[in-house]
Amino acid sequence: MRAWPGCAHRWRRPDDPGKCPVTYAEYDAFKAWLIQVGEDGEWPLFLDVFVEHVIEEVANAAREGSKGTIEGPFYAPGAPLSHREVTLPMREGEAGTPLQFRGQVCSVASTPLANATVDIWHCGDVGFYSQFAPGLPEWNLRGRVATDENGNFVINTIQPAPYQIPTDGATGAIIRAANWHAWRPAHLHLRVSAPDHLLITTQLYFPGDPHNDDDIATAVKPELMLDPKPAADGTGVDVVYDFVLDPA
Ligand code: MBD
Ligand code: FE
Repeated sequence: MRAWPGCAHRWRRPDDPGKCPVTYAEYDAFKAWLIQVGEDGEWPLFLDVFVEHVIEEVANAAREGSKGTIEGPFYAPGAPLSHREVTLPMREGEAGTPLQFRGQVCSVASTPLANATVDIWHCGDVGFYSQFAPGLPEWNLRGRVATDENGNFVINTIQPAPYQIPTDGATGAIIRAANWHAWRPAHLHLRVSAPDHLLITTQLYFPGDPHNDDDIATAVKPELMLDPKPAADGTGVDVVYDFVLDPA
């Protein structure tokens, strides 16, 4: 989908070296900005927003199973593990529409994979990730579920909100300078793995999000769009999404 809204510029080597478009003032500004990215602790953020999608595309080009996409900077290993069904840890009265996510993990030969692990993390209704924003319980909206003997799993959580990447540091400064926006569409992050199979890192998106077509991180793919339905009990939404893993 569309990359880098508003970016139509290309650097061109001048025919006359005397008209070199780079000045020392520009070099100094670039150097100061690079140093600031480090001082702000934003190298993981900057690289995952602007570079990781290219790496992911190349690294996973030969896969036959489910599409993946970038991991981003907010994964935390070791979330609480449940069997077959998990309700993600959340705060008392956690804001957001309840979401029940069911699915099955299979091999490319369509064999259901028992004891596969679905590791999920996402932000809450105001767009903060636990362990990367102050004031949230350690494992808020993070969890792992192991599939049952038929490869099935159930995750109970809330729908995440659209996410604005931090605008107060060096990454925000370059986004403003370029006149881009800092939004990602609402998304669930997942890492799905099983013995003897390749781990897949992916994200899933919700139809109708205003940023599905101009994600600042260029990580939306049509295969990753969910199809949520109103829940039978009228309290939220249900969604089904299956994963197909390549052999290791
Ligand atoms: C995110 O939540 C994210 O998923 C990415 C890729 C970058 C920054 C924040
Ligand atoms: Fe994210």
